[in-house]
Amino acid sequence: FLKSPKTCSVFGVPMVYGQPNHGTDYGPQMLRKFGLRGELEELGWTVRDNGDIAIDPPHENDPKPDSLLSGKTKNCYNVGKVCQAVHELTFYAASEGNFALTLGGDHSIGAGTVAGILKARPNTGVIWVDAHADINTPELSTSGNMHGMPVAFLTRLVEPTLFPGWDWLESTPPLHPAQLVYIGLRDVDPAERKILKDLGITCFTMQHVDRYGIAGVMERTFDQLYGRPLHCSYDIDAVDPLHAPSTGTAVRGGLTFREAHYLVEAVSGTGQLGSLDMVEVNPGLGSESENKETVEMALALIDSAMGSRIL
Ligand code: B3U
Ligand code: MN
Ligand code: MN
Repeated sequence: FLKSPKTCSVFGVPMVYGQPNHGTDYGPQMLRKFGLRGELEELGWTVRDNGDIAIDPPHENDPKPDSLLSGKTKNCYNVGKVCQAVHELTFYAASEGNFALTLGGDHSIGAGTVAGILKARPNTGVIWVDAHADINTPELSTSGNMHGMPVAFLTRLVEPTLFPGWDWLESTPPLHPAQLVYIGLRDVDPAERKILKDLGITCFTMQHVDRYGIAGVMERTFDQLYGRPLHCSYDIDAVDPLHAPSTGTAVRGGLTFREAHYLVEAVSGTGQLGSLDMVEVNPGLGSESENKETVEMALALIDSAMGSRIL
C-alpha cells in the first residue's frame, strides 16, 4: 500500500486545545529543528513536509460549559474542526500511497489522523501507545479534556452529530475494537476500564510488559493485527518520565528507553507501518535539558519506526 520511491508526507499539528497546558504547539517545530527531515532522508525517504496546519483559537460556536453534554467537552468545536482538517490530510497522503507522519500537538488530533487513515485504508490496525486509554466519553470524562477522548470518537462510543464541529466524522469508517491494541497503559480512569472491558479491546498495560516482556507484547500485538496495514499513535507519555519528562501528564513506571524503541523497531520490522503520530511532546514544560531529552527521544522513536536499525 506504500508506493516507491517511498515518500513520507509530514504534517505539523500544533494543537493545544485538547488539554490545559501551553507548549504542545511547539512540538512540530522542535522536532524539525532537531533534524527530522535530514534523518528521514538518510533513511531513504522522499520527504514532503507540508508545514504546520493553521489552528483557529477556540470558537464562539463552542457550546458553553454548562448544561449541554457537548459543553463538557472543552473546545469541542475547535478540536473537531482541526481534526477534520487533519483527517483530510492523512486521507490524501495515504490515498497517494504515502506514509503519513503527523507531529503533535496534543493527542486530541489522533481522532483526525486515524479517521483519515481509515478512510483510505479501512482495514488498518491501530497501535495506541500511551500511559492513558484516551477513551473517555464526554459524559464520563472527569476533566472534559479532549485529548482523553479521541478513541471514544473513533469507536463511535459517541454520536458525532451531537457534537458541534464533529459531523464530518460520520463520513469515515468507525474503528472496530478488533482493529485496536493499546500498549503502555498505567493511568486509566474507572469508567474507561469498564469501556475497555465491555468492548473487549486488547490492552497491554505496563504489567503485561513486565509479564511478557516487550517482545512478547509485540508478538501478541502482531498476532491480532496480522495482515493489516498499521497505524501507530505514539503518545510520548507512554515512555517513562526519566526519558521523556516534558509532557503534560507524566506517569511513573513507563516504558524504558529500550522498550520504547523495541516497540517501534518491531512495528517497523513488519513492513506494514503506513502512518505514525508523535504527540504530547511539550517543550514548554520542564528545564531546557529535559526539553532536549524529550524531543530527542521523540525523534529517535520516529527514526526507529521509520526504518533506522542497529544492524
Ligand atoms: N484520563 C484522564 C487523563 C488523561 C488522558 N490523557 C491524558 N491524560 N494525557 C482524562 O483527562 O481523560
Ligand atoms: Mn494520549
Ligand atoms: Mn497519554
